Amino acid sequence: MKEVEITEIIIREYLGSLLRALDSDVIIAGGGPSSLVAGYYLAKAGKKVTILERKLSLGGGTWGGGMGFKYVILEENCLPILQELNINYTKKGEDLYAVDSIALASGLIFNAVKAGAEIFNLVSVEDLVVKDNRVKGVVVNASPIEIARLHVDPITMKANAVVDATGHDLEVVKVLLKKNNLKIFTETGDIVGERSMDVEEGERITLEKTGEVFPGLYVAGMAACACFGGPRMGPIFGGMLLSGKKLAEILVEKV
Ligand code: 48F
Repeated sequence: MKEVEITEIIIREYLGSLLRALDSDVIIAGGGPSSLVAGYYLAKAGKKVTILERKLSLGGGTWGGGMGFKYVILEENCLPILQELNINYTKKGEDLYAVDSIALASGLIFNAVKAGAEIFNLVSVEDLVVKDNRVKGVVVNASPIEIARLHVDPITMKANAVVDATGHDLEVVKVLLKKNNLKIFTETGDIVGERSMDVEEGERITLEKTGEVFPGLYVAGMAACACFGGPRMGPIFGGMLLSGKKLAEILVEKV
């Protein structure tokens, strides 16, 4: 029966993808812009990279531009990334370029998938595997189970490096600190927390702090900014793209 044949293909394909993802070079929690850029460059370098996104759609905060006006702004230092990914932009001011946020989100997703990143939507990272003072993997559940607060145990996936790219909420680092008595690589040993808006400083700190925050655990994008006490930067996305690229450069060497 054709209906069952269709169902069987879906189940077999999905299980194949899931089984392959159980042992990755890099697992990235969150599928926003920093994650997708990192996923693209890691996959392009031949690394086995898995992106786990809670929502149905990838792209995180890209789609809505500023206050729902669908444009985001980038600076000149991002143009090589946009050119490589074939995403259009228009010069609008001194070192300010406008990009249609729908073109940016879809372009980042398309390029990450095409390069070979394995992306799962509707999967939430709810905890970590921590052994010998090192993060060794993630604990995941289906988002509908998480959202319905059903009492269903999660499953696990292992990776040489896990990345918190969950944005402002910094969910993975938070759970690491909540469940384990340990310190991370910030000045305080704890999450410093995001500050009020300052575009230049926010982008600078995001890029500078992208990297390892605990053995085996890395931060990128707004998660890096919030972890180390940087200010938010709103609908300017250069810091996100450059953070993703920097993370990939670090991890290509390490994993
Ligand atoms: O927030 P988000 O877009 O991450 P980002 O790469 O980019 C930030 C910008 O969008 C914007 C900004 C730029 O100046 O300030 O906010 O840092 O995307 C984070 C993604 O992570 C998903 C969430 O649904 C979103 O798509 N996410 C959050 N927590 C989890 C998660 C989780 N526990 N498991 C899986 N996905």
